[in-house]
Parts: sequence; structure tokens; C-alpha cells
Amino acid sequence: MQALIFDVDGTLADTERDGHQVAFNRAFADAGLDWYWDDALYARLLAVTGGKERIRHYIEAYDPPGVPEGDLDDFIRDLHEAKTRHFVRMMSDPGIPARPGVMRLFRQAREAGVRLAVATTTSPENVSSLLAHSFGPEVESWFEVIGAGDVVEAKKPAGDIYEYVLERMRLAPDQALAIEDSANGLRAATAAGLKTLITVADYTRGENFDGALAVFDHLGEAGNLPTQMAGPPLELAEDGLHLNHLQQLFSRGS
Ligand code: XBP
Ligand code: MG
Repeated sequence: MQALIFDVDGTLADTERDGHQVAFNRAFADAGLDWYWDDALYARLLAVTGGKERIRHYIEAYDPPGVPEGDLDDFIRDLHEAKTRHFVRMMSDPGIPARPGVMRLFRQAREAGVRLAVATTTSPENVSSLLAHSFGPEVESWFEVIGAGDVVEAKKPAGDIYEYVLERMRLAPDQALAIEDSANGLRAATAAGLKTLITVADYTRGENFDGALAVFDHLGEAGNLPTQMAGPPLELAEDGLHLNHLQQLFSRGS
């Protein structure tokens, strides 16, 4: 296991409910659109990854009011850019906490010479703002490759973003472990040939994670031990999963 490739939303931080969902609704209000994505609707819309793709799906599937005639590319792009400005601002005010244990794994990987990368559907500016404000100003530089958003044509569950990262790291799929939170992410990593560890998030808890090496509710921290939902039993440390646990899972493989 030469590298860890982290998903972002739901994996590094639980960014959907208090981040993206709010940012979308603020952008819709700014544009004078009578659109509101409540929890029940957003849970369904999350099946479509990528904010622009999600807005387009919403228009096609729900026929909401206020959609202009003709080509929608500019309309959707402008809405999504406004949403991204809201999300980036929210990463510093009020901010979204890093999920338990993620920073511990970053540090242990660096100490052990295990390379780090990101493979995400979200936009690059969202990754930069989340890393800076929820992990620290120097953390973005720890990642050799940040594969994000529109750098690939086909987003998750397509494997393209993981293939993009593997190619730039000159790694074969069996040399890296993916860490994800969603079924779309598991399918994307699996399509690229990667073994995957799942830490479920708020909106993804009930999804199907068959094929993952193991499923936990989070990586754990002192006083907040993780619960394992699937995979081989592990003798966890007093604060949860450490790099050696990921290496054990990886070498057992599935
Ligand atoms: C999660 C997504 C993203 C976010 C919204 O990405 O599917 O689309 O919901 O971000 P991941 P954007 O779990 O792969 O990190 O609006 O920037 O797409
Ligand atoms: Mg995710």
C-alpha cells in the first residue's frame, strides 16, 4: 500500500447537510428562484454527483419554475458558481469540522512515507477551502494530486477521477487504498480497480457498501471509538483506526 486516496465530501468532513445543501439553497435564493432543496429532496438528489449535474438533473426531473428557455449551460454554470462562492465562504464561517481520525491518518501516512492524494467530485476551490480551514493552511501541500470536479468528463460512480489520480501518481490500482463515504464513491474506486475503506456519512449511512474492504461509522478519536459495520474484525487502537489497520485490511484484501 503505497498511497491513500481520499474522497472529500462525507469523508474528510461531513460537508453535505451543513455545507453544500445550504450553499445551493442560498444561490437559488440569490437568483430569485423559488427552489428549496430540503433534506428529503437533497438525499435523493445526492444520487447525482457534481453540483452542475445535480442542478441539471433537478430541472429535468422536477421541472421547477423560473428556468429560462433555450440552452441551460450558462444558467446552470452561473448558479453553480454562486453556490461555490457560498460554500467557500462557509468553510471559514462557520466552518465544518474535520471528521474524527482523518488528520491522524494524514500524519501517520506522511511519517510512514505513504503518499497522499484526493479524488473527489466536488470543485477544486471547495477542496482548498475545506483543507485550509478544517485541517490547516499547510495541509493541501501534503497531497501529491488533487483530482477534483471537472478535470474528468465522467464523475463518480465512473472510475475516471480515480484513474486520473493513479495515472498522475504513476501507481497501479493495487498499490493504493481509497477511502470513501458513499456507494457512488465505492463504485468509482472499484471501477478503477482500487480496494476501498468506507466511513459512512450522514446522508450515505444506509447505502449498499458490498465490495468494500470494511465499513466503519468513522475512523475514531480519543473518547469517540468507531463502530464497525462490515469487514474483518480488527484490534483497534485506543482511539480507533491507525495506518497499520489500513495496511492490515489492504493486505488481507477482498
Ligand atoms: C460529493 C459530490 C459533490 C458535492 C457538491 O463529492 O457529489 O458534487 O455534493 O460539490 P465527493 P460541487 O463525495 O466525491 O467529494 O457542487 O462542487 O460538485
Ligand atoms: Mg463523498
